[in-house]
Amino acid sequence: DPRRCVCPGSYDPITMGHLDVITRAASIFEEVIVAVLFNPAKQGTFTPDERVALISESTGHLPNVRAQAFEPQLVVDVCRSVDAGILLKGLRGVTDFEYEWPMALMNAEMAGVETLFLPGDPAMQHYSSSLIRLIASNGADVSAMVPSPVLRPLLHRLGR
Ligand code: COD
Repeated sequence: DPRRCVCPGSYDPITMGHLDVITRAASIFEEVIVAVLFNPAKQGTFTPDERVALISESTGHLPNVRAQAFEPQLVVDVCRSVDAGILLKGLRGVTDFEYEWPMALMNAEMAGVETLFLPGDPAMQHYSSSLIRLIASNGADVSAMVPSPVLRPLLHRLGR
Protein backbone atom coordinates (compact mmCIF):
# COMPACT_ATOMS: atom_id res chain seq x y z
CA ASP A 1 0.00 0.00 0.00
CA PRO A 2 1.75 3.23 -1.12
CA ARG A 3 -0.12 5.27 1.49
CA ARG A 4 1.64 3.43 4.27
CA CYS A 5 5.39 3.89 4.94
CA VAL A 6 7.94 2.23 7.17
CA CYS A 7 10.62 4.26 8.98
CA PRO A 8 13.18 1.62 10.00
CA GLY A 9 15.97 2.12 12.50
CA SER A 10 17.58 1.11 15.74
CA TYR A 11 16.07 3.99 17.76
CA ASP A 12 18.32 3.32 20.78
CA PRO A 13 16.74 5.67 21.84
CA ILE A 14 14.60 7.91 19.57
CA THR A 15 16.14 11.41 19.17
CA MET A 16 14.71 14.76 18.10
CA GLY A 17 16.30 14.05 14.68
CA HIS A 18 14.23 10.87 14.35
CA LEU A 19 11.11 12.62 15.65
CA ASP A 20 11.47 15.40 13.05
CA VAL A 21 11.59 12.86 10.20
CA ILE A 22 8.67 10.83 11.66
CA THR A 23 6.55 13.98 12.13
CA ARG A 24 7.14 15.06 8.54
CA ALA A 25 6.40 11.52 7.29
CA ALA A 26 3.12 11.58 9.23
CA SER A 27 2.05 14.72 7.35
CA ILE A 28 2.66 13.01 3.99
CA PHE A 29 1.50 9.41 4.54
CA GLU A 30 -1.80 8.05 5.83
CA GLU A 31 0.03 5.69 8.15
CA VAL A 32 3.61 5.60 9.44
CA ILE A 33 5.06 2.46 10.98
CA VAL A 34 8.20 3.13 13.00
CA ALA A 35 9.99 -0.22 12.81
CA VAL A 36 12.52 -0.98 15.52
CA LEU A 37 15.07 -3.40 14.12
CA PHE A 38 17.24 -4.92 16.75
CA ASN A 39 20.85 -5.59 15.84
CA PRO A 40 21.93 -8.53 18.08
CA ALA A 41 25.58 -7.74 17.30
CA LYS A 42 25.20 -4.36 19.02
CA GLN A 43 24.81 -4.44 22.79
CA GLY A 44 21.82 -2.14 23.06
CA THR A 45 21.10 0.41 25.75
CA PHE A 46 17.33 -0.19 25.64
CA THR A 47 15.51 -3.42 24.81
CA PRO A 48 13.39 -3.44 21.64
CA ASP A 49 10.20 -3.21 23.74
CA GLU A 50 11.58 -0.24 25.70
CA ARG A 51 12.49 1.51 22.45
CA VAL A 52 8.96 0.95 21.12
CA ALA A 53 7.46 2.33 24.35
CA LEU A 54 9.64 5.47 24.18
CA ILE A 55 8.70 6.02 20.51
CA SER A 56 5.00 5.55 21.32
CA GLU A 57 5.17 8.08 24.17
CA SER A 58 7.10 10.55 21.99
CA THR A 59 4.64 10.27 19.08
CA GLY A 60 1.43 10.09 21.12
CA HIS A 61 0.23 13.34 19.52
CA LEU A 62 0.49 11.82 16.02
CA PRO A 63 -2.53 9.52 15.60
CA ASN A 64 -1.33 7.94 12.35
CA VAL A 65 2.04 6.79 13.74
CA ARG A 66 2.63 3.43 15.39
CA ALA A 67 5.81 1.78 16.60
CA GLN A 68 6.56 -1.91 16.45
CA ALA A 69 9.62 -4.11 17.11
CA PHE A 70 10.71 -6.71 14.59
CA GLU A 71 13.06 -9.67 14.83
CA PRO A 72 16.29 -9.20 12.85
CA GLN A 73 15.24 -9.51 9.22
CA LEU A 74 15.30 -7.68 5.93
CA VAL A 75 13.52 -4.35 5.95
CA VAL A 76 11.64 -5.38 2.80
CA ASP A 77 10.18 -8.32 4.72
CA VAL A 78 9.01 -5.87 7.40
CA CYS A 79 7.36 -3.81 4.65
CA ARG A 80 5.67 -6.92 3.28
CA SER A 81 4.43 -8.03 6.71
CA VAL A 82 2.71 -4.69 7.37
CA ASP A 83 1.73 -4.11 3.72
CA ALA A 84 3.71 -0.86 3.37
CA GLY A 85 4.78 0.24 -0.10
CA ILE A 86 7.37 2.84 0.84
CA LEU A 87 10.51 3.00 2.95
CA LEU A 88 11.12 6.46 4.32
CA LYS A 89 14.47 7.58 5.67
CA GLY A 90 16.04 10.77 6.92
CA LEU A 91 19.38 11.78 5.45
CA ARG A 92 22.11 13.41 7.53
CA GLY A 93 24.34 14.39 4.63
CA VAL A 94 26.74 12.45 2.44
CA THR A 95 27.70 9.69 4.87
CA ASP A 96 24.08 8.58 5.28
CA PHE A 97 23.65 8.93 1.53
CA GLU A 98 26.55 6.58 0.71
CA TYR A 99 25.27 4.01 3.19
CA GLU A 100 21.63 4.26 2.11
CA TRP A 101 22.00 4.40 -1.68
CA PRO A 102 22.96 0.72 -2.32
CA MET A 103 20.36 -0.46 0.21
CA ALA A 104 17.67 1.55 -1.58
CA LEU A 105 18.62 -0.02 -4.92
CA MET A 106 18.75 -3.51 -3.39
CA ASN A 107 15.36 -3.11 -1.72
CA ALA A 108 13.84 -1.93 -5.00
CA GLU A 109 15.36 -4.86 -6.91
CA MET A 110 14.41 -7.49 -4.31
CA ALA A 111 10.87 -6.42 -3.59
CA GLY A 112 9.91 -3.38 -5.65
CA VAL A 113 9.85 -1.29 -2.48
CA GLU A 114 10.80 2.33 -3.19
CA THR A 115 12.82 4.37 -0.73
CA LEU A 116 12.07 8.06 -0.22
CA PHE A 117 14.56 10.33 1.53
CA LEU A 118 13.80 13.44 3.53
CA PRO A 119 16.65 15.85 4.16
CA GLY A 120 17.29 16.01 7.89
CA ASP A 121 16.82 19.34 9.61
CA PRO A 122 20.29 21.00 9.41
CA ALA A 123 19.97 22.03 13.05
CA MET A 124 19.83 18.34 14.01
CA GLN A 125 22.18 16.73 11.46
CA HIS A 126 24.65 15.85 14.19
CA TYR A 127 22.07 14.12 16.41
CA SER A 128 22.57 10.38 16.63
CA SER A 129 21.52 7.99 19.37
CA SER A 130 25.14 6.93 19.92
CA LEU A 131 26.60 10.46 20.30
CA ILE A 132 23.73 11.51 22.55
CA ARG A 133 24.26 8.43 24.75
CA LEU A 134 27.99 9.21 24.90
CA ILE A 135 27.66 12.83 25.95
CA ALA A 136 24.78 12.12 28.35
CA SER A 137 26.78 9.40 30.08
CA ASN A 138 29.47 12.03 30.68
CA GLY A 139 27.07 14.49 32.22
CA ALA A 140 26.28 16.82 29.29
CA ASP A 141 22.76 18.27 28.99
CA VAL A 142 20.86 16.41 26.24
CA SER A 143 17.37 17.67 27.12
CA ALA A 144 17.03 19.53 23.78
CA MET A 145 18.20 16.51 21.78
CA VAL A 146 15.71 13.85 22.85
CA PRO A 147 11.90 13.91 23.18
CA SER A 148 10.91 14.72 26.75
CA PRO A 149 9.62 11.18 27.59
CA VAL A 150 13.12 9.85 26.78
CA LEU A 151 15.17 12.08 29.09
CA ARG A 152 14.60 10.47 32.48
CA PRO A 153 14.74 6.83 31.31
CA LEU A 154 17.95 7.62 29.40
CA LEU A 155 19.71 9.28 32.33
CA HIS A 156 18.53 6.51 34.63
CA ARG A 157 19.77 3.78 32.28
CA LEU A 158 23.15 5.51 31.96
CA GLY A 159 23.43 5.66 35.73
CA ARG A 160 23.19 9.46 36.01
N1 COD B 1 18.29 13.66 11.09
C1 COD B 1 17.69 13.02 10.09
N2 COD B 1 17.55 11.67 10.00
C2 COD B 1 18.08 10.95 11.00
C3 COD B 1 18.72 11.54 12.10
C4 COD B 1 18.84 12.97 12.12
N3 COD B 1 19.47 13.62 13.12
N4 COD B 1 19.15 10.56 12.93
C5 COD B 1 18.77 9.41 12.36
N5 COD B 1 18.13 9.63 11.20
C6 COD B 1 17.58 8.63 10.30
C7 COD B 1 18.66 7.71 9.76
O1 COD B 1 19.25 8.22 8.60
C8 COD B 1 17.87 6.47 9.47
O2 COD B 1 17.19 6.58 8.23
C9 COD B 1 16.81 6.45 10.57
O3 COD B 1 16.73 7.79 11.03
C10 COD B 1 17.16 5.49 11.70
O4 COD B 1 18.39 5.82 12.28
P1 COD B 1 19.09 4.86 13.35
O5 COD B 1 20.47 5.34 13.56
O6 COD B 1 18.22 4.69 14.54
O7 COD B 1 19.07 3.45 12.65
P2 COD B 1 20.21 2.64 11.92
O8 COD B 1 20.86 3.44 10.86
O9 COD B 1 21.06 2.01 12.96
O10 COD B 1 19.25 1.52 11.28
C11 COD B 1 19.65 0.83 10.23
C12 COD B 1 18.66 -0.25 9.77
C13 COD B 1 18.25 -1.17 10.89
C14 COD B 1 17.42 0.41 9.20
C15 COD B 1 19.48 -0.95 8.67
O11 COD B 1 20.67 -1.45 9.20
C16 COD B 1 18.74 -2.02 8.00
O12 COD B 1 18.03 -1.70 7.07
N6 COD B 1 18.86 -3.28 8.50
C17 COD B 1 18.02 -4.41 8.15
C18 COD B 1 18.62 -5.37 7.15
C19 COD B 1 18.36 -4.94 5.76
O13 COD B 1 17.27 -5.00 5.23
N7 COD B 1 19.42 -4.43 5.15
C20 COD B 1 19.37 -3.89 3.83
C21 COD B 1 19.54 -4.97 2.83
S1 COD B 1 19.86 -4.26 1.27
